[in-house]
Amino acid sequence: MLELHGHPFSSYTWKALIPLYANGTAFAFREIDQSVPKFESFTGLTHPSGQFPVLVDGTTVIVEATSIVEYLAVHHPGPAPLIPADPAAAVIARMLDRVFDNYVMGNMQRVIAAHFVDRDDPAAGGLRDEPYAPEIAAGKAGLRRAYAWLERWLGANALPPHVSLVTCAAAPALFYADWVVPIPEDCPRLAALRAELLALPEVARCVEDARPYRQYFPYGAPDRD
Ligand SMILES: N[C@@H](CCC(=O)N[C@@H](CS)C(=O)NCC(=O)O)C(=O)O
Repeated sequence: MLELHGHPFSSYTWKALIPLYANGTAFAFREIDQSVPKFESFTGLTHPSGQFPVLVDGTTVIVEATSIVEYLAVHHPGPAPLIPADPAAAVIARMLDRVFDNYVMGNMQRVIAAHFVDRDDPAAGGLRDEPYAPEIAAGKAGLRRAYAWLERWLGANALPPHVSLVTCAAAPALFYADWVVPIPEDCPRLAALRAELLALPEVARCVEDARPYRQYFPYGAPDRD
């Protein structure tokens, strides 16, 4: 039986859950115990930075959400076209995966991290009295740049059909990034994409399962999806 170690509120855990749900793959969800310092926890032993998600398939351990999606496509395929069969289309899907991870998720996480004392030191865990303003400004500026780039891209290109690697990367990234910097009115295609993604059953399930944890969003979760 496959095991996915993660947390229902974690954006990168969603990225691994979406393909599992999309293909109806049987798996056991192992929720990370966040009271345990990360390098003493299960993922601390199996992930190079103690992060999650981590997929365990028998004796095989797969880290990095993108690699989990790729692994599932190869070893546990189903109806969802996770990686486009056409190699040229697969290159574009992987490029978009990097864009969503590095510039949407990355800048969103940068803003969130600016609220913590030291995310890598469990002893120092907790929120800063004053969030670190330069990091917040830099993360938000990066998000605005990424939104503008994606809006242009969507105006000239079509995404691979859902549920693909791009779906898995884009859904959690846009869901949480929009809480940090709302997608502006001059990015209507990107706003429409976020709505389209949230309407997918696999994504809606992640949103519902994460709902009880919204109080922990350090930036202050808005009263909306
Ligand atoms: N590059 C990693 C990023 C994973 C990641 O950022 N995970 C977050 C949760 S969304 C995490 O483990 N946070 C806890 C920590 O960094 O201590 C991936 O793609 O899987």
